[in-house]
Amino acid sequence: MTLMFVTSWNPNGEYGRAWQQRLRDRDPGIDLRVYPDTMGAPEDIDACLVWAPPGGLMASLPNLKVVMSLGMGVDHIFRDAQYPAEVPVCRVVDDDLIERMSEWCVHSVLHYHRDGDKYDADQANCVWNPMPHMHATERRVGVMGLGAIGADTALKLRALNFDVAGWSRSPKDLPGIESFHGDDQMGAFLGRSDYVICLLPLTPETEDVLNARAFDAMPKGGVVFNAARGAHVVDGDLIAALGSGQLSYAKLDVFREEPLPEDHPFWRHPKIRVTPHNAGITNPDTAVEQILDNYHRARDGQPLNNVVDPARGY
Ligand code: NDP
Ligand code: OXD
Repeated sequence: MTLMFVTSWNPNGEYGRAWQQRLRDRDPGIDLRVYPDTMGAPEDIDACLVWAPPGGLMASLPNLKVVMSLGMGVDHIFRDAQYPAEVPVCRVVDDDLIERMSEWCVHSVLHYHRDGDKYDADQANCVWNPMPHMHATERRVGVMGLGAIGADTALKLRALNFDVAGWSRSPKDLPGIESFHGDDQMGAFLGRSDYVICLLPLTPETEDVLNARAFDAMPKGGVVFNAARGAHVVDGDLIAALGSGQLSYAKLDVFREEPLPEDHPFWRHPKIRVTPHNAGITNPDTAVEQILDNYHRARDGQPLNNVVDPARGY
């Protein structure tokens, strides 16, 4: 049984080497190949651990039994039009990563909510200018996607006294969180959300979901936080909504093109804050066991964990 490590970034950089080391530490007998250098023959490969594999590569491996995402998202796998439909896809579901993600969301909301940018600028100019601020109970947060990350984020913001609702495909029952679901309830959800946090998976249904119509449905002066995928946001619509004052601020961790091109207007926009897709990074120390467990399950013909539904795309 052979596992191949495939990433769109340098697999032999620090993070890639950490993964290879953890896999070997925990399973000293593993036959671990690294694409493309030590791949060997395509028929050797039984399992792949991947981030954004090249199109057609998975289809060229005749004995492939499972593909495991290095992250919680799987859009980077399904975007391959030649992906072999019969090969199951598993994703990471790891508390460490969930907690890192909700930390980014809570930090981003609190920084905006407590006028972090204003006080940073005031300090830079030695200005003492205290301003009144709203209590968390006066701010309505809307979390798009109440899955593993969205639910954790919603509950943490609720614990900080924000008025929190969530939007998902199916109704949810989370303590203190108002649940909206489906396309029919999206307008009502957005209409009551001063701060919208996107934690949706990227699928054909959720692509471009943060568009002019969605921004117009939010209360004037609303704020958007996106830690999911760049293609949820229609970039031009976001810039227009910030320009008109319909939105007052956006914080983005993910982008249609990554790294964000140097000439992209988001970099220098006064109302946009950018982080480099590092809201959450899968920790090899905490996630390696579930990867090896699925690899061994595939070898033994056992049911796999955290299998994604290809029809839903998440
Ligand atoms: P889950 O699969 O656990 O949850 C997805 C949620 O989105 C579910 O509540 C689901 O509804 C809802 N949803 C899906 N499609 C729709 C739709 N069409 N309309 C309304 N709701 C919908 O996802 P995770 O919480 O694990 O992760 C979310 C995303 O976060 C990942 O897919 C990834 O893209 C991104 N991510 C980003 C990282 C970063 O560093 N920036 C790190 C990790 C993840 P239902 O529950 O009813 O099915
Ligand atoms: C993920 C990510 O999907 O890091 O886990 O974006």
